[in-house]
Amino acid sequence: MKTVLITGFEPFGGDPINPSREIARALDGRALAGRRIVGAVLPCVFDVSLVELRRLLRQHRPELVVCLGLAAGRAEITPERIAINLDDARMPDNAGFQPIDRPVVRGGPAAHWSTLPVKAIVADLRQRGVPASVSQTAGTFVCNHVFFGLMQALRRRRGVRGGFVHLPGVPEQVKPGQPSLPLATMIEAVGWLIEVAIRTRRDLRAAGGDLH
Ligand code: PCA
Repeated sequence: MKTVLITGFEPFGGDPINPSREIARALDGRALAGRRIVGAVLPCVFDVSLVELRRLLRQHRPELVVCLGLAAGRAEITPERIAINLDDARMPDNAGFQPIDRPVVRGGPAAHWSTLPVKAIVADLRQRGVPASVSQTAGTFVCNHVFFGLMQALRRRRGVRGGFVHLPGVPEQVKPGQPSLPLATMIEAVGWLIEVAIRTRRDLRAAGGDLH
């Protein structure tokens, strides 16, 4: 059975919860679209997170990789379109490290595109009543770091696709009035987006304005 690797992050920045971790744990071991799901949790630490991700790629040889992270303040599930070759941390990571204006990969390209069908994913989730939009920036913290490192690693793995999806907080963790989505909704939605990614080889050509 082919494998899909899903990663989440441990909590960071003093927040006790990271929904991306809970989703990776919840989906670990499930079967979806005829694939075995491996769910793993990455440390929210710049360098170590990518060492762990590369180890997971070698161990599981997935055909598809979806990395997940929390973007507090966002109201929708947001597949990221592009990873940039820049670490510029707004706060220290969980090991107290705060890189400023440093490339993720020295000598690497400025950016990598996601190879997930980001527009097809957004259209499918919206059709199911889940708020979603394409995001044009994964930021410059650990999530973008992992996203860029993933896409750099996948250049040498022919046919393996991957990308990054940012998630809102869960109601239990956000301040009153801040947007959130229930964990159960997001677990289901990530299952759906894996199915869309497996069956969609060429992304939808919807007008961008309709999807973000
Ligand atoms: N979100 C952070 C890092 C870990 C996470 O879940 C980010 O957006 O960079």
